[in-house]
Amino acid sequence: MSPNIVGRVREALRGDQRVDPDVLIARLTAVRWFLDAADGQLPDTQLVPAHTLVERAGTRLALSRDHTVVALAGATGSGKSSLFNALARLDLSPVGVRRPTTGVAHACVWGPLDGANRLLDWTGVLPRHRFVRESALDGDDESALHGLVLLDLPDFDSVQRSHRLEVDRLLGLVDLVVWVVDPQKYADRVIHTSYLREFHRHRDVTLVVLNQADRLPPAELPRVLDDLRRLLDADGLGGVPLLATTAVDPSGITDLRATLERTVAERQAALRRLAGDVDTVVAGLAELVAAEPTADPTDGPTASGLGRALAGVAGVPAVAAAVEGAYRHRAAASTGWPLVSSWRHLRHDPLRRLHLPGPPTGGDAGDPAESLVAATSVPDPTAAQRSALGLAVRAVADHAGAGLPDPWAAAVTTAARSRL
Ligand SMILES: Nc1nc2c(ncn2[C@@H]2O[C@H](COP(=O)(O)OP(=O)(O)OP(=O)(O)O)[C@@H](O)[C@H]2O)c(=O)[nH]1
Ligand SMILES: [Mg+2]
Repeated sequence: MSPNIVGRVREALRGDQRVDPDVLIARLTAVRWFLDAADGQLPDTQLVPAHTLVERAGTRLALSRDHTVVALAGATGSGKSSLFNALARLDLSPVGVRRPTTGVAHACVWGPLDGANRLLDWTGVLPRHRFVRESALDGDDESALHGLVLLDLPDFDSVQRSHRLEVDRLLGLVDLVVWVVDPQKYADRVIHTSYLREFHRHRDVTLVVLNQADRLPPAELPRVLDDLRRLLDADGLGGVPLLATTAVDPSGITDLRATLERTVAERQAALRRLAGDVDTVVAGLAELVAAEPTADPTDGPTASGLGRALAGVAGVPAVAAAVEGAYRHRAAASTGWPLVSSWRHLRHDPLRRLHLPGPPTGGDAGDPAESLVAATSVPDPTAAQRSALGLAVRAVADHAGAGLPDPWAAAVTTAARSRL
């Protein structure tokens, strides 16, 4: 392997990009808390990717830290099955001239199958398509790949819809993807727009191989690799390892094999994949959460409008008028012309008419607030007062929710009006 490639692969697959499991779990927990808080407040459709992530990550982390699930993905005929067989050094997955050849995923496990079976159950690879690469005949040859679970996927550009669905499902689960392209179709739009671009947050777990390199004149190979690199940069995949392979020649997969050995030894791919998934989900949630704190809703004219409206429905204006009337009434009764004061007693005290207590008369008069609530006959709020309160509450809620992403602003208003 050339030192240049070693350096690039090393740089892309390790170094600064180590993922600390504790940090990853803390981030996943934060997403779970967000989902708990948002439950019932935000449209479910916008939360599906976050729910899927939490569920998938929990399962993947619980299943196995010792295995690295790597998928060979690509267009039909690019040579995925040929590479799969070449890496396994066995003819496990049929290679054909009729396209497409591979209809369902095949798996090869390096190391005991037992440990990987639960992982393969989860990925949905059928037991009859699972193979083991561990035999006494191999000696130590294959030990560097122990822990690798290699998947040969169907073609993603298939005329068969079921193939595409299978590919899309598995691409959501695997730890690392090796995109296999060939000299004829490496620039096809579908692989770049529908797939590679979608993986730009998974650069750390993406590898691209230009297979069938033997079909190119040696002088052409660097030019095609440069062109492919340019396309990958445009896909947002700058810096991902790009290797040339020849599946029909054992020496043509040396770099790929060495890269996979390193990946398996590091046991980082599963964590990096999930970290990339968290990045994607968090970016998708940004429009639901990224908002500056709003102005204090208890400030300003909207709040004083609410105060007036609340006072209206509570009957404060009626009580205030009665207090004013009672004050005059009682003042006149106690200071007026004694000869006519008895005539005044015949008129009703306005406060008493509302069954509001007068001044304490001494002795144990009980809790004045309680007696007030029990005895008051302050008139019920009118329809106009109720509607004014509704409007005032809405105005405060709108003010409080201004600047929040749409669903939250609506949720604040709904919560504010829920007890009216
Ligand atoms: N010369 C050459 N031929 C190759 C190479 N890799 C694959 N082929 C041939 O290309 C054809 C397709 O290979 P497959 O491995 O079946 O391709 P695939 O990507 O699995 O195709 P599907 O299963 O249909 O998606 C076969 O005839 C292979 O022999 C290579 O590196 N060099
Ligand atoms: Mg195939």
